[in-house]
Amino acid sequence: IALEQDLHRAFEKEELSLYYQPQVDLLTGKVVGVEALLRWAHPEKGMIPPSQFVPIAEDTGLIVPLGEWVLNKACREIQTLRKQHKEDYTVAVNVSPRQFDDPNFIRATDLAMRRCGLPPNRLELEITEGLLVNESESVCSKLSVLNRMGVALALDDFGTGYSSLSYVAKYPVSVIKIDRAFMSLDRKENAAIVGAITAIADGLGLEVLAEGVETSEQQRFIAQRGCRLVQGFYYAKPVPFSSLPRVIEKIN
Ligand code: G
Ligand code: G
Ligand code: MN
Ligand code: NA
Repeated sequence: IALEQDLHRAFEKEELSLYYQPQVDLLTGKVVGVEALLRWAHPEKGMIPPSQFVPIAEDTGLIVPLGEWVLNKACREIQTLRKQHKEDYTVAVNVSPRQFDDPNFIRATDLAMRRCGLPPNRLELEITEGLLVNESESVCSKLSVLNRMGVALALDDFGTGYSSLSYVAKYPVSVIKIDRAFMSLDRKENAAIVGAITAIADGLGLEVLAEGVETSEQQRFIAQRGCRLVQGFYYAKPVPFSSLPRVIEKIN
């Protein structure tokens, strides 16, 4: 199909870029990290969101070279910013299942960090529960290798899938990202759910990050339930790397 061919070309023609969204520590009010988010500036169709082309890249296998490109770029750009600001920022990178399954994934991740000197514990790989449900031997051993390398693992979109907390306890996950679906305050059950997730995470010694915080009411809501890390339009939208210093300065 057309979009698939376009995607190959986009990759070669540098139409792809990374945007970054700050992650804020509510205790200090400061930016502690960023999430890297792929963007495709299509010459005719405009900005195409990753929800439309990441699935295609997964189906075609293009996600493997694309994912390596993302890892390299995200590590390099954030390492540049870490040096400029003399701040210990982390960078969170989304990893899709097919990319994780690739036999070269660990080596590619290691190389991306080494090339620019990013400390492994400042890279956070965002995976989803889908990767964990099958309890595959190879996934399990890869997660342990990454953990021994010092790379952090975040469980993305938490609460939308299986949400089995047994996975969280079983695998070396260090951050749970509560899905933005739970930020709607008109749904009473969300208070209970967010409260329960943070309580269990506390008990397991995990960090919790609330996604999709858009208002001060939502900030208060999640802070009251013991969630310390936040990300959302209330603080900043994802922005190009060149705008990141200004956006961080505005938050801090
Ligand atoms: O930025 P936006 O809300 O459009 O992102 C939509 C989805 O695309 C998110 O679920 C996010 O995890 C995914 N995504 C964004 N960037 C990447 C990336 O670099 N790799 C992968 N595999 N998924 C990404
Ligand atoms: O699935 P994942 O968590 O990787 O998706 C992140 C996506 O969520 C990004 O594409 C980003 O644009 C979007 N996002 C980030 N903050 C907010 C927010 O406050 N509200 C909404 N609606 N989307 C957000
Ligand atoms: Mn994510
Ligand atoms: Na998410």
